[in-house]
Amino acid sequence: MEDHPTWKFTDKVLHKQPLHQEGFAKASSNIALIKYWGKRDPILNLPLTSSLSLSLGDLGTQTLLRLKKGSCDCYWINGKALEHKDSAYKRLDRYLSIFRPKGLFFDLRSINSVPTQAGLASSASGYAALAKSLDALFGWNLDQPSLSRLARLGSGSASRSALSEPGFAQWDRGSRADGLDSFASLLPHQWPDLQWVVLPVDFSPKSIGSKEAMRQTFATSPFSRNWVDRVETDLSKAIKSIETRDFTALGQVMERNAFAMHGLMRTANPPISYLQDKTTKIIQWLYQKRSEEGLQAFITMDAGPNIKLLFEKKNKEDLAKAIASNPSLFEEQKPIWINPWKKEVCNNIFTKY
Ligand code: 2P0
Repeated sequence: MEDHPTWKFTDKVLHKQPLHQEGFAKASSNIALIKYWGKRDPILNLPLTSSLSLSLGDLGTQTLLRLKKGSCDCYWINGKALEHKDSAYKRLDRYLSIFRPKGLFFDLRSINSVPTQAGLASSASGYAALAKSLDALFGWNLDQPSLSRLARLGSGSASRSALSEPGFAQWDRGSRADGLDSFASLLPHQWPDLQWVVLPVDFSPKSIGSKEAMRQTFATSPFSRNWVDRVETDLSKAIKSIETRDFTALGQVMERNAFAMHGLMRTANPPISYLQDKTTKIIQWLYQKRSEEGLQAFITMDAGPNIKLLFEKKNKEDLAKAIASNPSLFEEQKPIWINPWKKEVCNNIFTKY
């Protein structure tokens, strides 16, 4: 397997036979404060820019991985078997083929507590939990950077979910062609008052996957160079505001970075837009609440129409009241309140299946 082009995620020589019967692992998902959008290597998932995220607490993935005899792998997601024709099956198969011992096949059982394929980063926690369960099954005992690189090979944003603690994860783009210097690390700062609320718009599968959307953006947009330069500046500002605990500065740079990413996508040919009418209505609502009532919350959005707000715990009641006062926008799907700092990804979830 070390001949495979993606096999460069550690300098250690790793054994190819499993040390254990099974590997089990959990990973919390993450939301980017400063986004990853664009790849310098699509096979190794090496990004054009560094990025920064905050964890999603107990929203994430638990994965149990075993080896079996037979003729093919079996992947169970939330209790349902993936079919060979599913794109998620093909993607997992490609990834796990790198590690499959001769004559054996994988049985993978994953439970997501995040809605799958909704721009809520289920692939981040999915591939992070899978990387950690491979490490547990084979008994490699990988260090933190190697786990992050291994997760990155499955999905770029997973590099930021493969860390041992909740918090801020900075994924360095690196400059090496083999990607050994492209992995995420935890920032040494905790900010337990920072919280998320997701304002759901639509959890149905997205029209274009982020991998293809990134490719299309950078193949066609005349503004892609501006984006790359901008992210470096935004990242420094975000890190400085975390160091000084300046919530407004962090919120502003996060929000502008998200809108810059969505604006960039709209300049692709054909243009890409993940936002829906309701997304725009919620954005207008928040702008109004912020300017008229001083509501302290900032927006970010990923490859989907759902809105995530970053706020401080002390303002939760005001925010909840503001949301409750607009039932026409929020009555269909309730807001999801998330504490990024919770350590346990949904305990004993496998007892349900
Ligand atoms: C992020 N997103 O930083 C950005 C912002 C979506 C918008 O990372 O192709 O699923 O697997 O590396 O990680 C979504 O992209 O893409 C993503 P791949 P991934 O969170």
